[in-house]
Amino acid sequence: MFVHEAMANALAASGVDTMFGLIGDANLFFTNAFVEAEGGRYISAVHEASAVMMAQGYALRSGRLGVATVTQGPGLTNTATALIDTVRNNVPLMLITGDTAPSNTHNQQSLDQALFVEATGAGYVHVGQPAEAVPALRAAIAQAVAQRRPVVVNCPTEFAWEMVDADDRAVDASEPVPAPPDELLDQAVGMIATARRPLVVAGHGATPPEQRDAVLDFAQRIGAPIATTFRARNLYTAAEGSVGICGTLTTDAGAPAITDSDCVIVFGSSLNTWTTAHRTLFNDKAVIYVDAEAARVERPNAPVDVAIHGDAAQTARTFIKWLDAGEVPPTGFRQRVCAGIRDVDLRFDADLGDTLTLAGVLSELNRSLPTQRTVVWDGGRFLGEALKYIYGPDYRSEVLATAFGAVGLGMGAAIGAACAAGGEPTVFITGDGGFMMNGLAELNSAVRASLPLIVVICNDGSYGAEYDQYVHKSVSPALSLFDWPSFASVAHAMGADGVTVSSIADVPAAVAAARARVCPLVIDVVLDPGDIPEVAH
Ligand SMILES: Cc1ncc(C[n+]2csc(CCOP(=O)(O)OP(=O)(O)O)c2C)c(N)n1
Repeated sequence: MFVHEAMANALAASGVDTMFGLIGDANLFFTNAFVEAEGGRYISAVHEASAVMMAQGYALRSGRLGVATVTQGPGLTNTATALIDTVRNNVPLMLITGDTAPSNTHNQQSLDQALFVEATGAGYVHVGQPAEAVPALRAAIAQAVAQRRPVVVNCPTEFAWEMVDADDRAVDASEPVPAPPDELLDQAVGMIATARRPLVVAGHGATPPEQRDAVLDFAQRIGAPIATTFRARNLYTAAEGSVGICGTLTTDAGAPAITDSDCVIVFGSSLNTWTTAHRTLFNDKAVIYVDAEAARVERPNAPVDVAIHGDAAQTARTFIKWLDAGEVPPTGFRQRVCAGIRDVDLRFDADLGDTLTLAGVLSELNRSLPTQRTVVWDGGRFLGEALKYIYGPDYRSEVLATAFGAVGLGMGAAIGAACAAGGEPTVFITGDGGFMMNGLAELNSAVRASLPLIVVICNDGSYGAEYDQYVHKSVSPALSLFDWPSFASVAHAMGADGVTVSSIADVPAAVAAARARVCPLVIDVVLDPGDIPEVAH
């Protein structure tokens, strides 16, 4: 086979059936072979950053490896922000690219690609000669899955038409986390045994079924309520002892369990600023931190008393075994704080009311859309309301595209998630600024792929986050204000459907359009920049 054929063949043989990308010299033949010879599904993005975000959204929604391909030089550098976001979001993703020939220094697109990739924090696998292309691809898959991060495969463009042997063996991506040392486990079990009001916090690292169940067994064993991070929202039900989200999105019903606890055992969370309410929430408590990512355990984002590098399931089971051996009885904290809490008490909901508010419109959409939907968020001030009032049925159906604090990455993630969601509607919540940055262009990709996408633009005609800062300092907000075109009209012009909501009277038509949608739909919710509650920083 030619190298480009062998790579496409190995990709398909490893179970990849969907790839996102944008073609150029380095990947056009490989991409064609993936579609023509391997029957793969290829979604072309309008910008390379979106191709990577599509693969990220696909990976998060499906629980599988995300795969994207871009061309050399500028194709690769266009992915910078999305690659960093994928690193920060711990998403297994492979990005296949090429490189100009080392001898061809006159090629405008030449670049030290290894240096560029290193700066993003992604892994990098270079193909030194044609025969290494398929082994490199297989190694990159294993590395991306085991390390839960993006890995870039760089196969020099000049190798594409060299002949090599095919290799379609399956890839073994298992890389078990080593068992933690006994002294640390002993220290942790000592703290758990003396805790009177223990709380378990489960994050994204506790979401695979084995980890989820072991953490639940552990919480039950010690009589602890379970809170989750935002990324693990809805992992447990109220009947299983869930008290909802820990941090800035905690509801009134869930708050006592968190504030009254004296010992917090955290599994698989980055302990970010929202989970810890700006590093304040656990200050008066003993904190035991268990995470499979060595770098996070070495430098936790918030103060912890014991940090254990370990797998959530394995560590939770060891805790149970040692507590059983010591005949430590469960506490009664869980029964006390969870009595009477229902799932509905752990969620936010707002009435539509008489005047148009973001909370009211999003709640109305939330109540009206089918339960089986995927929800994706871009970044911006609107997030404070949008994360509360619209949600998916479980942690896998929610994708937050802001791990690097960028705006404008969400539309790619929404398209990728929609590709993985098997025909369910995908609701993408964005600000007007973020939509103009990338969303508008990629609306074309959504139309081309006929995706069941509902884009809700929280349109305050401003960069709202900056608007707030100007107003707080009594500076004119003029530079943050924009007179955008009518998004509904633009949507129509691009082959999508579009409705404008500028008063309460417009809401029923928007909800009806969302329910009846036959092509991508844009709902432009027009609000005053002074009327949006601030996002919690
Ligand atoms: C790539 C990038 N550029 C700029 C910023 C700075 N920034 C943060 S929020 C924001 C406003 C985004 O406006 P919009 O999408 O309308 O959301 P809003 O804040 O109005 O709700 C900007 C420009 C950023 N976070 N990321």
